[in-house]
Amino acid sequence: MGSLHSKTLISHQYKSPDPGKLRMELIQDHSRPPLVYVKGIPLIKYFAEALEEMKDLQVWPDDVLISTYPKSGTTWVSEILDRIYHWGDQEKCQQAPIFHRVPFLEFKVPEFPSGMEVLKETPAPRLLKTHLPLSLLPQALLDRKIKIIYMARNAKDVAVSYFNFYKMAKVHPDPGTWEDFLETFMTEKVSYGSWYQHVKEWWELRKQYPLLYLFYEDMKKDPKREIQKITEFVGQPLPEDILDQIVQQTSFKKMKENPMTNYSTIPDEIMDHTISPFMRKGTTGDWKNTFTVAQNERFDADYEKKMAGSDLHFYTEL
Ligand code: PPS
Repeated sequence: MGSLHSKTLISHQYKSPDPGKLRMELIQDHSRPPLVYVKGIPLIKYFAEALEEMKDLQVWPDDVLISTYPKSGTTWVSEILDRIYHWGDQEKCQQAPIFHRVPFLEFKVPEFPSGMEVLKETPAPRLLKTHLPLSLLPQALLDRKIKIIYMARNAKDVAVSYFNFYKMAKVHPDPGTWEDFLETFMTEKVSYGSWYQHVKEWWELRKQYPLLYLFYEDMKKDPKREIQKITEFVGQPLPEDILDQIVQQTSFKKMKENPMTNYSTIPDEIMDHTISPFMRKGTTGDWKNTFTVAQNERFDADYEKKMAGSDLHFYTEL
């Protein structure tokens, strides 16, 4: 267990939590509280509580919302956008961890600034992060018709990444074995509920809202092309050399080494990177190392039913 004193989650504008009190609160996290259902969607207990706070969300016209199902490349696209906003300026993007540069709206863990508190300190133009399905999203975000960037990732790699994340991030319930977790994922009982519903409903939303729908697999294949799409969408075209720089700075290797993107500033009591690092593999097709042949066949059959009628297609290998 690492020392709470040796780590700080907080950027300069936030007071460090009282270590004694923090430790007491975090010990409670070790109980891995069960998920709480809100409008039929299972959520991390503290995040469910944060939804009340989010009702006061004031949306500004130049806000950009980054929306994803968990483990789909949220941190990657957040870092890319922050770098675009700062023209690749290394110093400015190193000032605070990604979760303070891009407030995570429904984030709440005892003794840490909530996403809404971080948001209050965030100057315009703001980048906002959420994993919420549409049924739980504050209506104000849609009413203001702000720009939305959605990133989706194939279900099999998401499931494997999520399983490893459940193990290391102790605000989740115990995932059990991989076999157990896969069942929980397929029956849509993981935190944030159904992957299938999430990717489909945001895909449909792009027909009515200014929404750029991106795929993790495309970003892996040709990051420069995808980053250029983002610059055009947010109206911040960049010169070639800055674009190249951002591609380099946001590579998996660079982000894994960077304490401002790799979540290593979070105390081990909340995220234990010795169990599984947040920046784990960063590849497409890693699911093959975890799924058995039988699990894969069962998953495919179920997937076909759940995604029937949708024109949304994913690559599961590159
Ligand atoms: S979270 O907790 O839901 O916000 O996680 P999220 O950031 O959405 O997803 C984490 C996975 O994204 C991988 N990742 C990257 N892949 C490629 N390139 C870059 N730069 C990158 N940054 C993060 C991260 O490693 C997690 O995937 P897995 O498969 O677990 O490695």
